Amino acid sequence: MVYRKLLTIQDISCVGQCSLTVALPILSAAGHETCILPSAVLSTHTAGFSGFTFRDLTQDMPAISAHWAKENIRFDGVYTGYLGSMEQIGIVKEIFDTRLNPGAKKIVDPAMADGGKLYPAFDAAYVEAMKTLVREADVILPNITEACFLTGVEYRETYDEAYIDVLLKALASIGAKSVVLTGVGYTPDSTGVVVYENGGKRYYRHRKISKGCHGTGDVYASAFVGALENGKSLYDAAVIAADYTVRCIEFTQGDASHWYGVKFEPLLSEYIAAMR
Ligand code: PXL
Repeated sequence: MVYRKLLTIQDISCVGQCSLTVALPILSAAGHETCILPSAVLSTHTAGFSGFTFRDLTQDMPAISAHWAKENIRFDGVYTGYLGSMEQIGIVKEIFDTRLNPGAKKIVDPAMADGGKLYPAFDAAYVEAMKTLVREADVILPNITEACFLTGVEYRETYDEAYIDVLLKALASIGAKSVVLTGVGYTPDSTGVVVYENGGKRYYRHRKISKGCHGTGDVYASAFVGALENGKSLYDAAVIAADYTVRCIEFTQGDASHWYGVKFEPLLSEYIAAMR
């Protein structure tokens, strides 16, 4: 295992098992020092709860970053998720440019859409801004919906490999380098992940347990980052993260009261074992 000082930039949803409440424990379990830059504080996530509070932290972020500069604090890697405003994309880019050690990977989960739709907080202007962040990233982790919004390719519920090839080429043409495309299923009972790097792709197919489980994108991305930063290849990290996420969904399924996220904590030991 490799000990790295990572920075993750995303919101705190106080309840809902997503974003920072998922990234912190998973990256810590992966053995990394995990520093955070919260983009917003919400009472819950926005996918299924109503009347949630939302405190935008855009104004605090430049001062936090300036203090880090004064203290000469730098990171060995950065992973961004759900951001609180369009303006934050510029702040994140500045952090990419100024606060990273040489060789640090920039991993961007565009975290803005699912199931063919943008999340409630986002609009077309945010998508345009996200494209500029995607260009800066070493690795992006979109789902198919996010890949469609980023590229303008039409969203489809069912598709074949040729459609995925179009999507990957379109992502490359907007400047994406390596891509981990999640939620790619060619049959009704399977899903999987496509890893695209250096113009070639590999597919890892796995079981599909249920449709639309909340928070799994963040579990997946965090587990992927933790493994990649432990020196795993892009493909191996994608496989470790997929297996772990599937197990978390299996473990949670059947508990209707737990609709808002997955019970990832009791299975962290399996994730750690997979990395050894
Ligand atoms: O899991 C993505 C996510 C993160 N943060 C907030 C969200 C969502 C998805 O809906 O609402 C606040």
